[in-house]
Amino acid sequence: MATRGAFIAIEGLDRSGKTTQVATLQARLDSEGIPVKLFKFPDRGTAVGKMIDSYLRSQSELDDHAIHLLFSANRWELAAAIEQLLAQGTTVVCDRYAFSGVAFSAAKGLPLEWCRAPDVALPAPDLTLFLDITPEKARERGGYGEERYEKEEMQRQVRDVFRVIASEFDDATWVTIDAGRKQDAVAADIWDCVHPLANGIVGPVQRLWV
Ligand code: Z5A
Repeated sequence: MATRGAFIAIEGLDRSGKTTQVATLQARLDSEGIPVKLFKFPDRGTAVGKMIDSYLRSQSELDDHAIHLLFSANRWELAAAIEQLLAQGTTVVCDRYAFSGVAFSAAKGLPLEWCRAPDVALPAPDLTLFLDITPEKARERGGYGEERYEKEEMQRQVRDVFRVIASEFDDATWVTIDAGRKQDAVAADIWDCVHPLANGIVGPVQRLWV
């Protein structure tokens, strides 16, 4: 039976090192000759992404429900492309995905189930790696930035919701990694998790929350 590419999501809090680790993972997959394509959500380059970008920079105001739906729409815009790449045997790595959508909006007070609904049936990652970091440790990495959610109290609430989401997955599909360590140690743990999937997966892409 033909294999397809693996779908890997890297999730985490602000400053947890997602961007750094996604780049390191890409380089490692490249060096092993494994085709890989990166996505980053929000993708600020699409029409929907431009509205999200303006909101995150506090250049526009939106109702909490409306921005939540835009984040989800931004994923749906790219869902078909992700599925196509997976079918072609390309490993897809996402820097943030639907779990961020739920975690940030639920942290603002929207009901968890309502937050999940628009992302139901999106392609589900085969593996989600959650880069966990304390707000104190994150602050050491240059402090929080200027975007809307980059505040310590918000990050604490987001971390709590991520813990709830994590508890719904088994150990094979959701792995929490201590991201407060040196980059090489984090990268080594990520590779240990990704390596067994890197040569492809047998079976269809699963659907999120169905
Ligand atoms: N959001 C949402 O509400 N709903 C959704 O559906 C989605 C997102 C998808 C923008 O996300 C916001 O959108 C985000 C969630 C919300 N708000 N917050 N917070 P984003 O992905 O564009 O922005 P970000 O997550 O805040 O990215 P970031 O600040 O760039 O963090 P990062 O990618 O995790 O970290 P990094 O850039 O790799 O590293 C940060 C710094 O730490 C940098 O100087 C590195 O050199 C350094 N670093 C990295 N690793 C280490 C280690 N191990 N030790 C020491 N220093 C390190």
